[in-house]
Amino acid sequence: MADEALVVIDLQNDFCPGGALAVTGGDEIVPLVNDMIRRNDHVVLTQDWHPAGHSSFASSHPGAQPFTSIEMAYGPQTLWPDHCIQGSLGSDFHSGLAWTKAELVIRKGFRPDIDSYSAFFENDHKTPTGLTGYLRERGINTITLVGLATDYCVAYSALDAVRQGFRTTVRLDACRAIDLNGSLEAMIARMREAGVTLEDHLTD
Ligand code: VGL
Ligand code: ZN
Repeated sequence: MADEALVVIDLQNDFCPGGALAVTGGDEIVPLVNDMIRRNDHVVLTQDWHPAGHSSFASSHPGAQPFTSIEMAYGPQTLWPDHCIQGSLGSDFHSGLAWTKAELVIRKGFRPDIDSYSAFFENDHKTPTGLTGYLRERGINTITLVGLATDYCVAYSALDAVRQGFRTTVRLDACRAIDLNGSLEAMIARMREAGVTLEDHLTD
């Protein structure tokens, strides 16, 4: 449908097995995502896109370990292994992803001092990526989100999407999670409360 878009979140090598921040089973969703790309009129991709030395990397904070949290100017921030460095192989889309149909690639996380999980706003919840304006101008009011990771970039994108007034569905069977300290369960609950439609075509 012309007023709908599929938004594919961060289906990049570093989030797939063998990558720097591998999500278990991250590559398993590629065939299903490709089917969905084929069936949608409008496709947008996001690409996590960090400069070397990004503030979300544990390696940028002496003595800090990956998967711990620190306080940034905009609030708590989880520290990650170095990943998705601009132009690296790890930042490329998974080689099996049928990405050529995408009408837009939103890059995020390129500001050295702010991380960006959401496709709409950076982690300060103020700095826009431009995606809301793009979708509105294109007359798109309904989006379906798929990709990596369910409990970080997909969930933050979905929460911002409903806040921006988009009818929003997350296809859980076309996502995989990092699941750090119960983050998957917590973010599923937050998405449900916010009015995100959660679908799992394996079990529905
Ligand atoms: C992501 C952690 C750091 C994601 C990106 O795509 O979910 N998670 N950067
Ligand atoms: Zn990142």
